[in-house]
Amino acid sequence: MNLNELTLHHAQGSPNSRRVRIFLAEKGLIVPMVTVELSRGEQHTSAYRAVNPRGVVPALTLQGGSTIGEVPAIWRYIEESWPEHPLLGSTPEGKARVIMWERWVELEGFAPTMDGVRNQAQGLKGRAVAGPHDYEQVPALVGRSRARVGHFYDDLEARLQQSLHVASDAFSAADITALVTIDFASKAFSAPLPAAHAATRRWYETVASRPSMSA
Ligand SMILES: N[C@@H](CCC(=O)N[C@@H](CS)C(=O)NCC(=O)O)C(=O)O
Repeated sequence: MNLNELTLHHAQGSPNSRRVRIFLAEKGLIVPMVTVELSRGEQHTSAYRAVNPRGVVPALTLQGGSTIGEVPAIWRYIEESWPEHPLLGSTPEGKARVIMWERWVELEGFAPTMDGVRNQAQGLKGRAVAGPHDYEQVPALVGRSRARVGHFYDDLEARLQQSLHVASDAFSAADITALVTIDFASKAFSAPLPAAHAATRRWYETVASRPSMSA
Protein backbone atom coordinates (compact mmCIF):
# COMPACT_ATOMS: atom_id res chain seq x y z
CA MET A 1 0.00 0.00 0.00
CA ASN A 2 1.45 3.33 -1.05
CA LEU A 3 0.75 6.36 1.13
CA ASN A 4 1.15 8.61 -1.90
CA GLU A 5 -1.93 7.06 -3.47
CA LEU A 6 -4.12 8.23 -0.60
CA THR A 7 -5.59 11.75 -0.23
CA LEU A 8 -6.83 13.21 3.01
CA HIS A 9 -9.42 15.91 2.43
CA HIS A 10 -9.33 18.13 5.49
CA ALA A 11 -9.73 21.67 6.80
CA GLN A 12 -7.13 23.37 8.96
CA GLY A 13 -9.53 24.66 11.63
CA SER A 14 -11.70 21.53 11.71
CA PRO A 15 -11.38 19.55 14.96
CA ASN A 16 -12.49 16.33 13.23
CA SER A 17 -9.75 16.78 10.64
CA ARG A 18 -7.27 17.35 13.45
CA ARG A 19 -8.21 14.01 15.04
CA VAL A 20 -7.04 12.29 11.84
CA ARG A 21 -3.95 14.46 11.31
CA ILE A 22 -2.75 13.71 14.86
CA PHE A 23 -3.41 9.97 14.38
CA LEU A 24 -1.30 9.96 11.19
CA ALA A 25 1.47 11.97 12.84
CA GLU A 26 1.56 9.57 15.82
CA LYS A 27 2.19 6.74 13.37
CA GLY A 28 4.79 8.77 11.45
CA LEU A 29 2.72 8.56 8.24
CA ILE A 30 2.68 11.36 5.69
CA VAL A 31 -0.38 11.34 3.44
CA PRO A 32 -1.01 13.86 0.64
CA MET A 33 -3.63 16.36 1.81
CA VAL A 34 -6.11 18.59 0.03
CA THR A 35 -7.62 21.53 1.92
CA VAL A 36 -11.37 22.04 1.74
CA GLU A 37 -12.14 25.69 2.54
CA LEU A 38 -15.22 25.36 4.76
CA SER A 39 -15.62 29.13 5.20
CA ARG A 40 -15.97 29.46 1.42
CA GLY A 41 -18.49 26.60 1.28
CA GLU A 42 -16.24 24.29 -0.73
CA GLN A 43 -17.77 21.30 1.10
CA HIS A 44 -21.06 22.03 -0.71
CA THR A 45 -19.65 22.06 -4.23
CA SER A 46 -20.53 19.24 -6.60
CA ALA A 47 -16.81 18.52 -6.94
CA TYR A 48 -16.50 17.82 -3.20
CA ARG A 49 -19.87 16.03 -2.98
CA ALA A 50 -18.46 13.63 -5.58
CA VAL A 51 -15.70 12.88 -3.06
CA ASN A 52 -17.89 12.77 0.05
CA PRO A 53 -21.68 13.00 -0.46
CA ARG A 54 -22.06 13.92 3.25
CA GLY A 55 -20.27 17.21 2.50
CA VAL A 56 -18.01 17.04 5.55
CA VAL A 57 -14.32 16.66 6.30
CA PRO A 58 -12.26 14.65 6.95
CA ALA A 59 -12.51 12.14 4.14
CA LEU A 60 -9.83 9.74 2.96
CA THR A 61 -9.69 8.84 -0.73
CA LEU A 62 -8.06 5.47 -1.40
CA GLN A 63 -6.12 4.30 -4.43
CA GLY A 64 -8.81 3.54 -6.99
CA GLY A 65 -10.81 6.62 -6.01
CA SER A 66 -13.28 5.38 -3.39
CA THR A 67 -13.60 7.42 -0.22
CA ILE A 68 -13.95 6.67 3.50
CA GLY A 69 -15.63 9.23 5.75
CA GLU A 70 -16.14 9.37 9.55
CA VAL A 71 -13.12 9.74 11.80
CA PRO A 72 -13.27 6.30 13.50
CA ALA A 73 -13.57 4.57 10.09
CA ILE A 74 -10.57 6.47 8.71
CA TRP A 75 -8.61 5.59 11.86
CA ARG A 76 -9.58 1.93 11.48
CA TYR A 77 -8.37 1.86 7.87
CA ILE A 78 -5.05 3.44 8.83
CA GLU A 79 -4.54 1.19 11.87
CA GLU A 80 -5.27 -2.01 9.90
CA SER A 81 -3.02 -0.93 7.04
CA TRP A 82 -0.15 0.34 9.22
CA PRO A 83 -0.44 -1.56 12.52
CA GLU A 84 2.85 -0.34 13.99
CA HIS A 85 2.41 1.99 16.99
CA PRO A 86 -1.19 0.86 17.65
CA LEU A 87 -3.55 3.61 18.73
CA LEU A 88 -6.75 1.53 18.79
CA GLY A 89 -5.53 -1.08 21.29
CA SER A 90 -3.63 -4.31 20.74
CA THR A 91 -5.52 -7.07 22.60
CA PRO A 92 -9.25 -7.88 22.42
CA GLU A 93 -9.80 -6.23 25.80
CA GLY A 94 -7.51 -3.31 25.00
CA LYS A 95 -9.29 -2.66 21.69
CA ALA A 96 -12.69 -2.74 23.39
CA ARG A 97 -11.48 -0.31 26.05
CA VAL A 98 -10.18 2.17 23.48
CA ILE A 99 -13.53 2.08 21.65
CA MET A 100 -15.42 2.41 24.93
CA TRP A 101 -13.48 5.44 26.17
CA GLU A 102 -13.03 7.15 22.81
CA ARG A 103 -16.76 6.84 22.15
CA TRP A 104 -17.51 8.22 25.60
CA VAL A 105 -15.26 11.23 24.94
CA GLU A 106 -16.84 11.82 21.53
CA LEU A 107 -20.45 11.48 22.73
CA GLU A 108 -20.14 13.26 26.08
CA GLY A 109 -17.40 15.83 25.40
CA PHE A 110 -16.77 16.45 21.73
CA ALA A 111 -20.41 16.29 20.54
CA PRO A 112 -21.84 18.66 23.19
CA THR A 113 -19.02 21.11 22.45
CA MET A 114 -19.77 20.93 18.72
CA ASP A 115 -23.51 21.30 19.40
CA GLY A 116 -22.92 24.34 21.60
CA VAL A 117 -20.66 26.02 19.06
CA ARG A 118 -22.94 25.29 16.13
CA ASN A 119 -26.08 26.53 17.89
CA GLN A 120 -24.34 29.73 18.99
CA ALA A 121 -21.92 30.94 16.29
CA GLN A 122 -23.19 33.84 14.14
CA GLY A 123 -21.44 32.39 11.10
CA LEU A 124 -23.33 29.09 11.41
CA LYS A 125 -26.89 30.44 11.28
CA GLY A 126 -28.98 27.93 9.33
CA ARG A 127 -26.13 25.40 9.60
CA ALA A 128 -26.56 24.09 13.15
CA VAL A 129 -25.66 20.57 12.06
CA ALA A 130 -22.79 19.71 9.68
CA GLY A 131 -23.75 17.64 6.66
CA PRO A 132 -26.00 17.76 3.64
CA HIS A 133 -29.14 19.13 5.39
CA ASP A 134 -29.69 22.65 6.73
CA TYR A 135 -30.97 23.15 10.29
CA GLU A 136 -31.73 26.41 12.11
CA GLN A 137 -29.90 27.12 15.35
CA VAL A 138 -31.72 26.45 18.64
CA PRO A 139 -30.08 28.95 21.04
CA ALA A 140 -31.82 27.30 24.01
CA LEU A 141 -29.57 24.26 23.54
CA VAL A 142 -26.38 26.21 24.20
CA GLY A 143 -26.84 26.26 28.00
CA ARG A 144 -27.36 22.51 28.08
CA SER A 145 -24.21 22.00 25.98
CA ARG A 146 -22.28 24.15 28.43
CA ALA A 147 -23.57 22.09 31.38
CA ARG A 148 -22.67 18.85 29.59
CA VAL A 149 -19.14 20.05 28.82
CA GLY A 150 -18.77 20.92 32.53
CA HIS A 151 -19.88 17.42 33.53
CA PHE A 152 -17.56 15.92 30.92
CA TYR A 153 -14.64 17.80 32.48
CA ASP A 154 -15.62 16.52 35.95
CA ASP A 155 -15.95 12.92 34.77
CA LEU A 156 -12.67 13.12 32.82
CA GLU A 157 -10.94 14.39 35.97
CA ALA A 158 -12.29 11.40 37.93
CA ARG A 159 -11.06 9.04 35.22
CA LEU A 160 -7.58 10.59 35.04
CA GLN A 161 -7.22 10.37 38.82
CA GLN A 162 -7.25 6.60 38.27
CA SER A 163 -5.51 6.15 34.95
CA LEU A 164 -2.42 7.68 33.29
CA HIS A 165 -4.28 8.04 30.00
CA VAL A 166 -7.96 8.01 29.08
CA ALA A 167 -8.45 4.37 27.97
CA SER A 168 -5.61 2.78 29.95
CA ASP A 169 -2.11 3.73 31.07
CA ALA A 170 -1.04 3.80 27.39
CA PHE A 171 -1.65 6.67 24.96
CA SER A 172 -4.48 5.93 22.47
CA ALA A 173 -7.02 7.45 20.12
CA ALA A 174 -9.17 8.25 23.18
CA ASP A 175 -6.47 10.74 24.27
CA ILE A 176 -6.50 12.31 20.80
CA THR A 177 -10.24 13.00 20.93
CA ALA A 178 -10.03 14.23 24.53
CA LEU A 179 -7.23 16.70 23.78
CA VAL A 180 -8.91 17.94 20.59
CA THR A 181 -12.15 18.39 22.58
CA ILE A 182 -10.45 20.47 25.28
CA ASP A 183 -8.66 22.68 22.74
CA PHE A 184 -11.87 23.14 20.74
CA ALA A 185 -14.00 23.86 23.84
CA SER A 186 -11.42 26.41 25.07
CA LYS A 187 -11.06 28.24 21.77
CA ALA A 188 -14.49 28.05 20.19
CA PHE A 189 -16.84 27.67 23.20
CA SER A 190 -15.02 29.68 25.91
CA ALA A 191 -15.03 26.52 28.05
CA PRO A 192 -11.45 25.92 29.17
CA LEU A 193 -10.40 23.11 31.46
CA PRO A 194 -11.15 24.16 35.08
CA ALA A 195 -8.02 25.20 36.99
CA ALA A 196 -8.78 22.81 39.87
CA HIS A 197 -8.71 19.70 37.65
CA ALA A 198 -5.16 18.72 38.58
CA ALA A 199 -5.11 15.18 37.17
CA THR A 200 -6.47 16.36 33.80
CA ARG A 201 -3.93 19.21 33.76
CA ARG A 202 -1.07 16.77 34.42
CA TRP A 203 -2.35 14.53 31.60
CA TYR A 204 -2.91 17.53 29.27
CA GLU A 205 0.67 18.77 29.68
CA THR A 206 2.08 15.33 28.86
CA VAL A 207 -0.17 14.73 25.86
CA ALA A 208 0.03 18.29 24.45
CA SER A 209 3.84 18.06 24.40
CA ARG A 210 3.78 15.14 21.93
CA PRO A 211 5.07 16.41 18.54
CA SER A 212 1.95 15.02 16.78
CA MET A 213 -0.27 17.56 18.52
CA SER A 214 0.79 20.40 16.23
CA ALA A 215 -0.60 18.45 13.24
N1 LIG B 1 -19.11 12.49 12.13
C1 LIG B 1 -18.21 13.15 11.20
C2 LIG B 1 -18.23 14.63 11.50
C3 LIG B 1 -17.54 15.47 10.45
C4 LIG B 1 -17.80 16.95 10.62
O1 LIG B 1 -18.77 17.38 11.27
N2 LIG B 1 -16.91 17.77 10.03
C5 LIG B 1 -17.08 19.20 10.06
C6 LIG B 1 -15.72 19.88 10.37
S1 LIG B 1 -15.11 19.47 11.99
C7 LIG B 1 -17.51 19.70 8.68
O2 LIG B 1 -17.09 19.14 7.69
N3 LIG B 1 -18.32 20.75 8.62
C8 LIG B 1 -18.78 21.25 7.37
C9 LIG B 1 -19.95 22.18 7.54
O3 LIG B 1 -20.16 22.67 8.65
O4 LIG B 1 -20.63 22.44 6.56
C10 LIG B 1 -16.81 12.53 11.30
O5 LIG B 1 -16.55 11.74 12.23
O6 LIG B 1 -15.97 12.75 10.42
